[in-house]
Amino acid sequence: MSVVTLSQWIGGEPRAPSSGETLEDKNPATDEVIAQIPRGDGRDVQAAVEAARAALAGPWGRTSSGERADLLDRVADAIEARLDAWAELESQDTGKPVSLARAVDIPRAVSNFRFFAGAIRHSAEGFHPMAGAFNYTLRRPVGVVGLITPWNLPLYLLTWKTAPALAMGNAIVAKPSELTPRTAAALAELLTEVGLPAGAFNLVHGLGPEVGEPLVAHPDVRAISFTGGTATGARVAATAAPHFKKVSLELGGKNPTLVFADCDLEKTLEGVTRAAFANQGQICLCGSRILVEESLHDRFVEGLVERTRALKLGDPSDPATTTGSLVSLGHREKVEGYVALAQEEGGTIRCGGERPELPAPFDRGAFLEPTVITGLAPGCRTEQEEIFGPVVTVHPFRDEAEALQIANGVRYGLASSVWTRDLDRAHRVAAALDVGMVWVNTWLLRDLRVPFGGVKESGVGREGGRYSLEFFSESKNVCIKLSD
Ligand code: TXE
Repeated sequence: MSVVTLSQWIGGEPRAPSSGETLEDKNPATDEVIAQIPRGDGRDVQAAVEAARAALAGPWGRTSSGERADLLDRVADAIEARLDAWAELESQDTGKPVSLARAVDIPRAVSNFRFFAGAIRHSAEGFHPMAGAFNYTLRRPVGVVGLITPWNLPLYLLTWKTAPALAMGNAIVAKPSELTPRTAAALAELLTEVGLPAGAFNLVHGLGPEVGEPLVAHPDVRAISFTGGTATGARVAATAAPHFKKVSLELGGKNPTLVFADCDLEKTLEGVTRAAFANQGQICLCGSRILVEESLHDRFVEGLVERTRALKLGDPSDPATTTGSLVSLGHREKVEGYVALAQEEGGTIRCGGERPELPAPFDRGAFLEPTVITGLAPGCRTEQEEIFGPVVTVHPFRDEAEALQIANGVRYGLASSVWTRDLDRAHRVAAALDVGMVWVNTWLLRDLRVPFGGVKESGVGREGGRYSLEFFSESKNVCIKLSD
C-alpha cells in the first residue's frame, strides 16, 4: 500500500508543517504505515488562526444563514458521493470494519451537514414585547472556534462540530487525533472544493500538547469544542479557563446497562451485545457495565457469551467481519491491562480476552477477542475506570434500588440503557439514573435535535440541535423603547 503524505489545510490551501517534521499514521489492523502526517506546532496554529480571522473579515463573514445552509447541503451531497472511498479511509485509519464505516460513520457525517442546514433555515430568534417597549434577540458567530476530536469516530465527531460551527458563521481551526487524520484531511479539501471561502475551515495536524494545547490557549480562539478522554478534557478546561472561552467537553463514560427480568430476552441480548461491542467497544456511549436482575443473570450471561463468541474478527474490508482491530497496539495493551486487572480483582473471564489467531497481515494487527467478565465487586477498579475497548462486566442485582446504586456509583455519568417491559419502571429508572442520556429497549438510536452530553466526569455542556447552535453563537438582546 502506498504511503501518502498529508498536508495541513490553512487559508484554503495545503500547508506543510513549520517544523518540517512528520508523524507516522498506521493502519492498526495490519500495523502498516499508510500516511505521513504533518507534525504541526504553535506556529501552524497561529497561521490557522490568522487565516480564520481573515475569513471572518472577508466574504465568509458576510454570508447569510440561507447561503450557509445551501453550502452545508452541498457539502453533504459531496461527502455522500465519496461514501465508499471515505469508508475505506476511515477503516484503514481506525481498524473498524469497512461495513461499519459505510453504515454509520460516513452516513452520519452526511446527516450532520444536512441536519444543521435545516436547523438554521428554520430556527427563529427571540422577541419579547413589554409595556412601552419590545426586545429582540440577535445571534452572531462566536468568531474563531477550535474543534478537537478523538480517534474513535473521527469524521462522525469532527462533522458533528464542524456543521453547526459553520452554520452559525464561525471560522474553524480543527485538530483531529494524530491516530486518525485521514478523513479530516479529506474533509478540509472537500470544503474548499464545494466553495467554502478560504480560511473558514483550517486543519492543523499533530500531537495534543504540540497543537491542541496552543489552540486552546490562543487568545483569538473564543470557543473550544472538545471530545476525548476525561483527563485531557480537564487539561483543556484548565488551559481555557483564564481566557474565559466557551468550552464544550464530551468526555469518557462507564455506562451501565440495566436488564430487568421482565425484558424481551432475545431483543435485549441482541441490543446489549451491540451496545457492548460496537466499534470494538470504542464508543464513549458503549454499555460496559451490564447489570442483570439476579433471577435472569445466569441465563443472560449464557446468551451474552454465545452472541459474543459469534462476533467475527478479521479483515476489516471483509463484509462478514463484525469486529475490527482496536485503534492501536498501544491501546490494545491498555485494554489487555484491564483484562489482567479484572482477574487480579477476582473476576472470571467467561469468553474472550485473548489475541485471535489471524492470517497475515492481520496477525500484526491490534485485534482483541470481545470479552465478558463476571464475578467482580462493583467498587473495584475494573468497574470504576473507563476501559474503552471490547470488555464488559456483568453483575446481578437484587432489586431496582440496588441496580440504581451500582449504576450511579461511578465518577462518570454519560449514558445508560434500560431493558424492561414495565413502562412505569422505565420512566422511574430513567429519571433516577445520574447520566446525560438514557435509552429504553434500544441503544444509540439518535435524533440529532436532542441534547447530547454527560454529567460528572463525562463532560460539561450539551451538543445537538439548538444546543449546538447556541454553543457556536453569542446572543444579544436589544430593547427598543416605544415613543410615548
Ligand atoms: O482521547 P484524548 P482519545 C472519550 C473516550 C475515551 C477517549 C478516546 O471515552 O476516553 O475519548 O479518545 C487531543 N490539549 N470519548 O484517546 O487523548 C488529542 O490529540 C488539547 C468521549 O483520542 O483525550 C486528540 O485529538 N488537545 C466522547 C483529542 O485531544 C489535546 C466520544 C482527544 O484525545 C491534548 C469519543 C491537550 N493537552 C471519545 N492532549 C463523547 N463523550 O462523546 C491530547 N489532545
